[in-house]
Amino acid sequence: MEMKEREAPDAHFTVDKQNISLWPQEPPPKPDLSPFLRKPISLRVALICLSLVLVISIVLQAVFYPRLMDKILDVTSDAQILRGHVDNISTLGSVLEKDRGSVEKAEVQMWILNTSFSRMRSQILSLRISMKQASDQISVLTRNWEEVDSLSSKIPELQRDLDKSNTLNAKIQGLQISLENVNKLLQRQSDILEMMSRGWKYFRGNFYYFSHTPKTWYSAEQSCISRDAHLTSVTSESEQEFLYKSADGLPCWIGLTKAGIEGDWYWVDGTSFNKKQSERFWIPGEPNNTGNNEHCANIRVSSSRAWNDSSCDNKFPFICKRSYSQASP
Ligand SMILES: [Ca+2]
Repeated sequence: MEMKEREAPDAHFTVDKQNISLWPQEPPPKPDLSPFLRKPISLRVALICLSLVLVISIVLQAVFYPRLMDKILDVTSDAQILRGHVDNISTLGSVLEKDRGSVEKAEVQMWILNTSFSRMRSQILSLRISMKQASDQISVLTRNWEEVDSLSSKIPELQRDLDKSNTLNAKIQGLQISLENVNKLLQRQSDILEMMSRGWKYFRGNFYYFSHTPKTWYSAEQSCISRDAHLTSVTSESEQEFLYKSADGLPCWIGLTKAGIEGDWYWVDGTSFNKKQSERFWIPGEPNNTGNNEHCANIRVSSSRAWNDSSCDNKFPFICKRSYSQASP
């Protein structure tokens, strides 16, 4: 009996007080059958209940198994979908990893763009300030232009005034020139009067001093030099006439002498001597160089032909000559 139970183990259950146990393992030690046998009704009830539980369980499984299978299939499908999503996410992660460099580059470009934008904003601000200044300047120029336009309308009137002013200026300049000439004339008159008050005579731009003190030709010349003058030269008939008339018949030394004993005649005041044109002023027959000792000339007679050569040691009155430019008192 014991060997037969070990070779073919069957499902066993025991009801021990309130506990129900199932086992295919080693069967528990066999209780004392005496109480069991003493309670057959309870055992039967338990068996029935157990059977009922088994039946209900089988029925429930039969009822809910398809639904569970459907749920399981749905869950499996959802799991596959989720796996696909996970794969997609993994793929997206790798793509994102690849794009991270691009994103960083884009961030750098964004920073550069922001910097450029800041610069542009500051430039725009500067441009606004410049435009404001330009606008102010344009306003000022516009006002100035209006003033210029207003002045332009006055130009014809100003031009007429300017023409009148120019005419007046020309008249004033003419009057100034006339006044200067008058002043020069007055100054000339004053100078002449001053010289005449000192014994000089005026004739055509020159002053003449007629000394009545007889002197040798050389002493006479020294006397003229002391008066800032020289013995007179004669260059025209009118001057010759003025001189012999003013000499009043007295023989007077003039500034004509020879360069040496047999030299040419020359004027002591530096005037160029024209021998040919001067021939008309000699007394006919003169200069005769009497005694080979007549090297100085004088006005001897009251005539246009008045000159005579004479010894320089003779003493005669003399005539000094000073040009007006030398007429300072
Ligand atoms: Ca002579």
